[in-house]
Amino acid sequence: QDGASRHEERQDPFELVADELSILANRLRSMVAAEVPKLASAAEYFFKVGAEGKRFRPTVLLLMASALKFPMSDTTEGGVLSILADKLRTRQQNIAEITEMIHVASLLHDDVLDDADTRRGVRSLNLIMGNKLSVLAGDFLLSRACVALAALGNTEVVSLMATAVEHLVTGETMQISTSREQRRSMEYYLQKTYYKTASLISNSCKAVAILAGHTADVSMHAYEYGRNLGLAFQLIDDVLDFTGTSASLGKGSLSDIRHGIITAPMLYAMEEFPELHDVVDRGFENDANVELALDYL
Ligand code: GRG
Repeated sequence: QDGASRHEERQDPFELVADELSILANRLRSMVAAEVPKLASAAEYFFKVGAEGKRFRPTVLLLMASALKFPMSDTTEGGVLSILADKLRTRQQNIAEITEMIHVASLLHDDVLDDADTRRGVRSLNLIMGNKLSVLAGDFLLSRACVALAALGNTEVVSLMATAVEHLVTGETMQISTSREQRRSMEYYLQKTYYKTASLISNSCKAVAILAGHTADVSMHAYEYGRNLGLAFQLIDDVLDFTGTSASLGKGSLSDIRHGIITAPMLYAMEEFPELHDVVDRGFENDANVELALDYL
């Protein structure tokens, strides 16, 4: 196939890594197996078929791994270089697994903080097993992610992924505890969005590049790619919160506005319609006020 026709086909990115995604699904289930039965069922909840979510992060990372495969790995099968390339590829797949474990840990804690009832189209774990077990299951997944990370034996990669976890916590804190002025600034929104969503994607993309033995220059590009993709992903997520349905979102729509979270669509509308500030000031406990705000979007 020449480049042009390959372009026209626009293959589904999830399809391109479908085989690797099913290996990842099996590996994740075994990586989160716990000793105590209650913890075991809590920890595996979001790795079960039907509750596994979109697998956006693993897909991006597996595609990144394929784009950044070890130079010279296309050599004869069974040769030293191809054995080495397979080994490096497995390590990159490990980053996809670790990233998904960290992501799910953050979802478990997030649902406790938000008192959410649904997640990934199923009942939230906090609804089924309670807040305490949800928090513990999140802690457990983080510890298992640390063990898998340590096994890779690369201190720079450990540091990148630990920074991403710190950023998840920072972003969430920025979302729940800041001044009214800060919450209404686009600059603040973008910073928070980097921490809350883009950092995990960008740092894991960089980790994939490092594990393939690429130069600092290439790993920086991988980081930038992940950062921009992560920001775009969250912007779309924010719009979908206003336009999507519970069925398409896997959770209730309008959840941001009902939690008083001011996202990009609202910030742009407030810029264009100054009177919307008064509506936002009144808060969104009242359904009529939510409707009023929606008229501006
Ligand atoms: C324990 C690591 C850890 C963090 C605690 C609660 C918290 C601090 C952070 C929450 C961060 C958070 C939930 C950010 C939102 C990120 C986001 C866009 C989630 C939705 O991602 P999707 O749409 O979800 O990829 P699926 O379900 O498809 O995987």
